[in-house]
Amino acid sequence: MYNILLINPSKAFYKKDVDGAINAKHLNFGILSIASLFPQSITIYDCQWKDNEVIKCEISKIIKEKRTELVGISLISAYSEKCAFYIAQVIHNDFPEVNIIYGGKDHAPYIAKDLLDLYHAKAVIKTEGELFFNNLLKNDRRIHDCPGVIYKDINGKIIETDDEPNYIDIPSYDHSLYPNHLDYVPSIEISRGCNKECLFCTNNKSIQRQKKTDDIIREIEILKSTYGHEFCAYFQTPHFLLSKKELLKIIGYRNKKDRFTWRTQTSVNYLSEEHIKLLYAAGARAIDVGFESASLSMLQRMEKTKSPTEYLHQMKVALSIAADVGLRLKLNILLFAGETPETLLETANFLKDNLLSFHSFSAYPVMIYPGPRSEFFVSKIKSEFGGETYALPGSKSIQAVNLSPLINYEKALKIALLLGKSYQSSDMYLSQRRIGYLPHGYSLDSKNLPLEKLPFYSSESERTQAQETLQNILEGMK
Ligand code: B12
Ligand code: SF4
Repeated sequence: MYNILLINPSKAFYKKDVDGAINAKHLNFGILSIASLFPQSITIYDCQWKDNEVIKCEISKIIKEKRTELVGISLISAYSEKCAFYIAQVIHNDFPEVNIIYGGKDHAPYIAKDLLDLYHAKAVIKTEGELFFNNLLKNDRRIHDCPGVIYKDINGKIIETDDEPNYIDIPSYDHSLYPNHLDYVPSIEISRGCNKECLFCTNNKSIQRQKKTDDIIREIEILKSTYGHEFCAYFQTPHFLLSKKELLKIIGYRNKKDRFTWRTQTSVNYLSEEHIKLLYAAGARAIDVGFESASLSMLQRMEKTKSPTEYLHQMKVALSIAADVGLRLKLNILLFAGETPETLLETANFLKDNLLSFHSFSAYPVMIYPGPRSEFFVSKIKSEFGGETYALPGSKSIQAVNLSPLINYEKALKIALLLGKSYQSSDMYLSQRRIGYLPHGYSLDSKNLPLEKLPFYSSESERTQAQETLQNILEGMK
């Protein structure tokens, strides 16, 4: 039997300052999914909020006690590279006989050469981990013979094995395999992949596949036995699309049994009046919405929708109905390449008029991550949208975007923060964070948070000041 340790490295820096300030831990559900299929062979270790010395001691202890032969580092984003590379160095120095592999389909394959050349990788896994470990553990294949693997041969040549055309059914998670699992918001994975192709998104190569509703209900039952009856889960998916029939099934189950609630993320088009009411009845209390912008031209550029006017109308109606029903919508706003004072004002005015003192949003400037279409995206930014890109100091694989000659990345960050401080109160913002984002029992006191970094106003004077500053910045660019 193979003894494997899967590690979730911590983030070294944050896309949004507020995440660093709030300090919440997130489950790496990719490795939980893999471990749930092979619990006998796999142990999970999570590095979040631990310092390097503790990480080093704890990992060494596990490797010795469990006689670990293979360590898999989960590199799902560029933000956790620093910690991942530290771990790889420690293992390489102290346990040279232990093989190190990296997985994380959205990031690791794109930096495979560096991982193999510089960070002690025996292989980088491009595919979903369940498939890889199935080949390794059940089909008895050697690492370099598995499909979807990148490695260096004895001559130092980089070899990429073909992908496997198979897909696994999305597994049910056994949360008890995750260390300190009660410290996290529990997850049920509803679907993987997304059929849309927004220009800025890295998730545009995998077709959506969905879990059966009966399996979702079974997992809710299991979560009740672990997390009690008060839990709020995150229904993980890049794009929630359960049909009316499927929602009705969950509602039927929910009426008969005791209450549970959940959060998920979806797109504007899904939020019809019927869906909103069904979502609420099925237990949804907060939904992250990939709204992105209220500017018709920006929406078209993002390839977010083919009918932007209808799209804005649908968002407006959805916000109003959801507020009546009691379902909180959190809009994701993306400041995009080519923004002007006018396009920013369109978004600002939409937020001012439609949040109804109930909903909230999170705004940030577009960034470029490596992905199947990222080169195409960068070329469009430079040649068509009038923007520029440059590598951030934290990782050479993340690029910041100067949105236009007048709005560089730093200014865009400031505008994003000012939008928050102008149009949402601490209550609007923090109330949605408490639903399915922060673990049960996590106490969040805005008084102890660094006010200047937070995307909301805490007093009328702060709001007025932010609105004036935002107006001055936008006026100054005309
Ligand atoms: C859900 C999600 C989250 C969730 C959960 C993440 C998770 N997987 O646990 C949360 C909210 C926590 C999150 C956080 C962040 N995310 Co996120 N997230 C997503 C999203 C929407 C879906 C990811 C997904 O499909 N997960 C499904 C699971 C099953 O897949 P998975 O985690 O990749 O794991 C599978 C494989 O990768 C592989 N695998 C994973 N680890 C390992 C290890 C080994 C050894 C092996 C063999 C295989 C393997 O097997 C797993 C099971 O099949 C994607 C966008 C997208 N792709 O749709 C962005 C995305 C991954 N996130 C992104 C970012 C930037 C972030 C944050 C920095 C955001 C922030 N606000 O700080 C953090 C960073 C987290 C971190 N630790 O690095 C970027 C990453 C870009 C990049 N290359 O750096 C993406 C691609 C979105 C984007 N902007 O385009 N995210
Ligand atoms: S932004 Fe959302 S809807 Fe668009 S491709 Fe990505 S996951 Fe799908």
